[in-house]
Formats: sequence, C-alpha cells, structure tokens
Amino acid sequence: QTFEYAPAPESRAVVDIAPAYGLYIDGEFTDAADGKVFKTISPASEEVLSEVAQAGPEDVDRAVKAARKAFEKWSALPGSERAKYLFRIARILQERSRELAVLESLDNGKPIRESRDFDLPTAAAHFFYYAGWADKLQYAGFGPAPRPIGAAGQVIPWNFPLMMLAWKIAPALATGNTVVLKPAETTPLSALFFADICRQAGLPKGVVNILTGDGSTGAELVSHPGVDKVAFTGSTEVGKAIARAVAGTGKKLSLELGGKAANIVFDDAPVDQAVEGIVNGIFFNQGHVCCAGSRLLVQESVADEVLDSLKRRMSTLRVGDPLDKNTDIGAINSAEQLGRIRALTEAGEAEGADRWSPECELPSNGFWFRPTVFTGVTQAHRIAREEIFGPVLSVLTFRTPAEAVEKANNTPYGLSAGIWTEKGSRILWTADKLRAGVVWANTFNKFDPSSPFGGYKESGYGREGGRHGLEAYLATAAEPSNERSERE
Ligand code: TXE
Repeated sequence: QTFEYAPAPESRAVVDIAPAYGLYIDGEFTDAADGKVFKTISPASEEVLSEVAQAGPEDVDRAVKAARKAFEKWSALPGSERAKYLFRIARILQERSRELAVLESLDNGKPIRESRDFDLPTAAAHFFYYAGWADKLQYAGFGPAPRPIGAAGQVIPWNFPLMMLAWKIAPALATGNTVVLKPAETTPLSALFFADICRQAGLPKGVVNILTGDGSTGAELVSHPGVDKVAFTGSTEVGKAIARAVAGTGKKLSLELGGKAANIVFDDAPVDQAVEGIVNGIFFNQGHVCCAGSRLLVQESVADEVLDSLKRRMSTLRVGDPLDKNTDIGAINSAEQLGRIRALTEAGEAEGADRWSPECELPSNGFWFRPTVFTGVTQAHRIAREEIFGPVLSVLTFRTPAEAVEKANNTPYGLSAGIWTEKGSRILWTADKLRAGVVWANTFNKFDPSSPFGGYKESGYGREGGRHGLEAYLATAAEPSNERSERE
C-alpha cells in the first residue's frame, strides 16, 4: 500500500540513553549492593538499549529506609508546598515529552503516535491534577486532618510504564506519602528518566526511589516490613500472591489486575463509528491494555455487516517500526508475551474458532503479531475467557440486550466495558447491569485523571484517579474505603 503522507520516523537521536543505569535511592543513582545487572532491549529490533541494576534485598531495605526517613519532612510540608513540586514535575514531563515519548516507544515497542499523544500527555495530566489536590485535602470530605499512610511500595507493569508510574506516584506524593517504585523488568528506562526529572524538580531526597529488577525485587518490596502501603498493577496471578503476602500485616493494599472487557455493539449503532471503537478497543497499544475491548459482543442482525467493515478497516492497519509516525501497531513487548499470545491463539484454533488476519509483512527482527480476529467463538473457548493481552479480538453474538449483559458479565474479571448504541435509555439500562468498574458509551479507552479507574471481581480493588485515587493513600477517610464498590 502507498500513503500520501509519510513523515520521517521520529529521531532516535532526541534521547540520550546511557549504556548503564543504577538504582535511584535517596536522591542518588547507585549500583546494586551485589552488583547484579540485567539488559533491557528494544522489542522492535532486539537491540540492547542499556544495562540496568537488579535490586536485591539489601537495596530494597535501603530504599525503604530512605523513603521512611524522607516521610518525616515530606508529610509535614504544607500541601501548597508539595503541590509546587508536583506542578514542577508535570511541567518538566511536558518539556521533555518528545525525548520521553521516543524513549517509551523504544523500550516498550508502542507506536510513537500513542506515546506522544497519549502516554506523555496523560502522565503529565495526572501530576497537574493531583498537584491541584495537595492543598485541598482538608475540604474534600476526608475528615478534618487527613493523614498520609507512610512509605508506599509500588509495583507497575510494562504496558504503560510512565503513565502507570504517574498514576501511582502523583496521588501518593500529593497526599504526603513517599514512594519506592519498581518498574517492570522489560521497561525500566522511563522510570529511571523520571528519577532524573525528580532531581531536576528539586524534589527532596528519598521522596521518590526507583528500584529496577524483576519479580523477586517486587516480592521483596511488598513484603518489606517498612512498607505501609502497597499498590500493584499487573497480572491477576501476581496480584493474588501479593494479597497473600501482605495479608495480616496491616498494610493497605490496592490492586489493578487483568480484564476481559466486552465491547457491546447494538443493532442501531452507526457501524463506522462502532468499528473505529472496536479497533481502538483491541488494537491500541498492541492490545497490551488491561481494559482492552477483547470480546466483541455484536447483535446478530448486524454481525455480518460489522465484521465485514471491521476486516476492511483491519486491512488498513500498519504494523511496524514504533518510531514511524504512520505505525498503528508496534512491537509486542517481549518474547514471553509473544509466546503467551501465540499459545492462546493456537488454543483458539484448536478449539474450533475461525481465525482471520489481514495480509501484512512483519519485520524480521523483534517481536510481532498481526491484528487478529476470531469468529465462531463460544463462551467456553479459552480465547473468550482468558486475557490474551495482545492484538486479538474474540467475537461473540447476541440477540437481546439481556443476553448481551449476561455474556458480558460471564467472566471472572470486571474492569471495563463498552456500549455502542444511539439509544440513551439503552446505555443507562446496560451500564447499570454491567459489573465493570468503567463503562464507556460510544467511545472506548478514554482516560481522564479526574475519573476513578479500577475493577470488580478478579480485576482487583481500590480505585486510581479522581478523588477516589486519594483515598488509597490516606489513613483517614471519612467515607468507607472504596474497596467495595457502591453497587456491590
Ligand atoms: O505480569 P506480572 P507479566 C497480564 C497479562 C499478561 C500477564 C503476564 O495478561 O499476559 O499478566 O504479564 C512484578 N511480587 N498483565 O508476567 O508478572 C513484575 O516484575 C511482586 C495485565 O509481565 O504481573 C512487574 O513489575 N511483584 C496487567 C509487575 O509485577 C511481582 C499488566 C507485573 O508483572 C511479582 C501486565 C511478585 N511475586 C500484565 N512477580 C494489567 N492489569 O494491566 C512479578 N512482579
């Protein structure tokens, strides 16, 4: 295919990646106590980007102690002073957004259009938003003297490295907590660049500490006795292990786990608009999205029309170089994740579903997967039940709105859902019955720092974003904890 508009790829030269990085503890970059390191690669080329330190128990202990020490002064600062630092960080994120977007696309594999137009602005918006809360906590219904919890241990995944960091760090700092954050092992770089931003912003030492490492570092961190609050985003399996590890310790815990969202298309929905929403729902960020619309539920009478249109649209998606501004689908984040996607799609075929992908050439190096749709899927199929976390859509049909709701809720997850219809009454009726933390109507994957985000059932508990996101970091809350949703 040829395209009229073909801007040059974003330049790699805008970001200066050092050959090696240490851990960021108490305002300094330092080697791991035992000298261990690991490599981080670009999933699009398999090129080694840098070597980073692997934090062990001694490093976790030092970082937690630094955070606890910093807590004494940080929590005593007036909210208006803390706000200044958060505003400063937000502005630096904006100023350095081109550099950080390229870095994020290199380390994660996501298209530059997404890192530039979504990840970076959303990360900065979270710091601006929570900066605005820092001096208003007394008046927000948290009681007369809302108090921070202490040192937070935060573990984040690889799908939105900088944005997940912002979701975790901004509310923690605004409320007066200090932080030890562990980024995922395949995407450590933007968190280390963020450490540099903290220095640039003059943030007091020890308020933010970054520990790179694998799951063993995460496990050490969440079970360290000096950690008062644990926040985790990642797989349901690890979330459950963390819940067991902190059970009985008195640590406050929030979990944001997997999903298997239904994107429901009713017979009156404008087809073109719905198809754009389906494409955005499952192919955004290679489908590495906990709230991805991975199950399309389409009303039987319009199923053929919607699928034909969807396949035509999928044929125009461009898979390739994450730094190319024309790219729609970048690289799969790791060989392991590619293996998981392959295994589940093979199971889909073996169980009898029909697989379709558009013809497209894939680069020879790196980790890639074609946009894929499965039809003839039943609720018993693994591809209808398990999170694939890749660019793979499972299509089911329904006849009545009640059947749509029943199928949408037939999952152990409950993070998000989408509804496509022109009827306002149908939106309200359906949204009320969906057991999902977020329900989008005639749109999908929309995020705003003022909206709470989080799940029902095995998608976790606690909310991030909005006023609710502050509760996770406060010891005093006037209302009962949001760990149980109002509708449950
Ligand atoms: O996740 P892990 P993985 C889902 C998705 C994906 C699957 C596996 O379905 O295919 O999980 O991905 C750290 N104690 N999601 O293996 O292992 C780890 O180092 C403490 C959905 O990458 O959960 C990383 O920083 N921490 C999800 C983070 O946890 C531990 C996003 C996430 O890794 C740990 C990611 C332990 N015992 C994957 N073990 C979403 N909800 O967005 C690992 N970690």
